Parts: sequence; structure tokens; C-alpha cells
Amino acid sequence: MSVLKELEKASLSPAPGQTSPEKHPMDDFMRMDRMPHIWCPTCGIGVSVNCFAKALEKCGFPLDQVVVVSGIGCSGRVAGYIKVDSFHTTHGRAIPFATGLKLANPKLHVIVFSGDGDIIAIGGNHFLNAARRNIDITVICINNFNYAMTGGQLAPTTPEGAVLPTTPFGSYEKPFNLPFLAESAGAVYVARWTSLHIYNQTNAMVEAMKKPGFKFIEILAPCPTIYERQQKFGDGLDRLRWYCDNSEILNGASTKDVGISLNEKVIVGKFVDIERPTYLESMNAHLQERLGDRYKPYEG
Ligand SMILES: Cc1ncc(C[n+]2csc(CCOP(=O)(O)OP(=O)(O)O)c2C)c(N)n1
Repeated sequence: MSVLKELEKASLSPAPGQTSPEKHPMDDFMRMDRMPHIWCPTCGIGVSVNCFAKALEKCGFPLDQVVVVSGIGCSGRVAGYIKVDSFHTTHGRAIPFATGLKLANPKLHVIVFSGDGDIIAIGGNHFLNAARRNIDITVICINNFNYAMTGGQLAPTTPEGAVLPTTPFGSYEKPFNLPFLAESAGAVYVARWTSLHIYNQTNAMVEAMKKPGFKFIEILAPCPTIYERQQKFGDGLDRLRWYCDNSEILNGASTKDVGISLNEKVIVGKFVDIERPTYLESMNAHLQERLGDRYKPYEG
């Protein structure tokens, strides 16, 4: 039996403790009517979606108080598969949409799930300013080191030397170190995991969603069809094997020291977990101080 057939059979088998093969463990969290999804075999995005569904289950939030917002790109498709209110917004604008939602209804748990190109290139300005303001949202950035959906253009995260269709002789640009960028801009929670670290990324999502403020999780994910193939690396499974041998968990590492270089080991872990008033807390405290009883704290 082929590996794909085996996987197909396994996914239809009842999970331990489950009686009916009709109900998938993720049925409550995913829009199963949208399956099959668009992602390539061994792409890391679906792994994170599964982790996210698990994290939602662990958080126990009423699902009508959870909103997922994505921009455009392969990772931007996530919003369409999660069974909560979700927005597939314009390219780079997931964070402004999320900000608006959170400010209009502070009771919501707002999660941005999108790609490195979407959040850090075209949406970079919004990323920096939402972190600076400490807007209470969780940003999960799937970093596959390229603009996958549009054919693999260079991204602000592409490691120096990486070959892509727009850099056939290797990139000569210095990439952003996303955890450092997030911390410098003001994020209160910063973590990085890979698609291999499913428990760690699930726990990071739980921690982040439960914490007030601007939280940032970077997930290094294989892109088998473009990035891995262009590096002549193999498929997503080969990348996961590589992460197994070449990622080092260093919780509390200085974000300055976690930049990524081609073919060099990557540092993963929780790097930042601090307290700082959120945008709305600062606004309420400030206006209360200035206006006294004339000000009624804004709660949405
Ligand atoms: C304003 C605008 N410019 C460009 C595009 C084309 N476009 C669609 S997806 C994308 C890149 C997405 O890259 P990334 O966020 O890294 O997501 P990935 O596909 O790699 O998951 C671009 C440039 C667009 N849709 N809108």
C-alpha cells in the first residue's frame, strides 16, 4: 500500500476512545466541508492548523469568541479552514483587520495566521505598529522563507545564499530575524518553533492566546514545492528530518542571537514572555487619570 493510501486509511480510522469513524477529532474546529485543502503534500501549514485546533481545544474559549484573520498567500488560506468567524483579508492587512476587531469587541480572542511575506513584507508596517502599541492579538507567522503562492519570489526572510526563481544565483540580501524584530517593536511574547515541534508550537499557541498583549509565534515550515525543491533539498519530510538534527531548543535565548543562516542550525524556543499594559489598558488608565470620573473605561 502506498504511503498516501495508508495515511488516507489512518485518517478515516477512529481515534483512540472514539467510536464512530464518521467524526474526525478536529471536526469541531475545522470546516471539513472545505477539505481537501489546497496545501501541497508535506507542506508545514496544515501541521500548524492542526496544532491550532488542538490549542483552541486546550484553551476552552467559547468558539463564538474566537476570530481568525489571514492575509493572502498559501498561509493566508488558513482562515478559510477554521470553523470560527474568520476573515481572509487583503494582502498584508490581516493585522489592521485584527486590530479593528479587537478594539471594537475586546472580548474576542483575535488570532492572525499568515505568511512571512504577508506579515513582514507588505504588512511589515502594520506588524511593527501593532507590536509597539501592544494590541492584544496573537500573530502566528508561517515562515517558509519565500512567497510560495506566487511562485517563490524572494521574501524578507529568505536566508542569504538561498536559491529561488528570483534569485537564481542565491540571495544576497540580509533577512530579518523575526523574533528580534518582534521583541524590538514591543511584543510581550515571542516564540519560534518548527513544523516538527508540534507539542511545543501547540503549547506556545495556548500560552499566547491566554496572555494579554501582542504575541508573536514564528513557525519555520517546509515548502516542498518551491523552497525545498529550489535548494535541491528534497521534500518536507527531509526538511523535518533536518530540523530534527539541526534545531536546538534554547528557551530564553536572546533574540539578537537567533538569526537564521542557510544550512546552519536554528535556535527555537520561547524567547520573550513579559508583562506590559495593552493598548486598551494604557488608553483607559491614561484617560481615567486625565478625566477622572468623567471617563468610563472602554470595554467595547
Ligand atoms: C496587493 C497585492 N500584491 C501582491 C499580491 C500577490 N501575492 C499573493 S500571495 C503573495 C505572497 C504571499 O507570501 P507569504 O505571505 O510568504 O505566503 P505563502 O504563500 O508563502 O504562504 C503575493 C505577493 C496580492 N495578492 N496583492
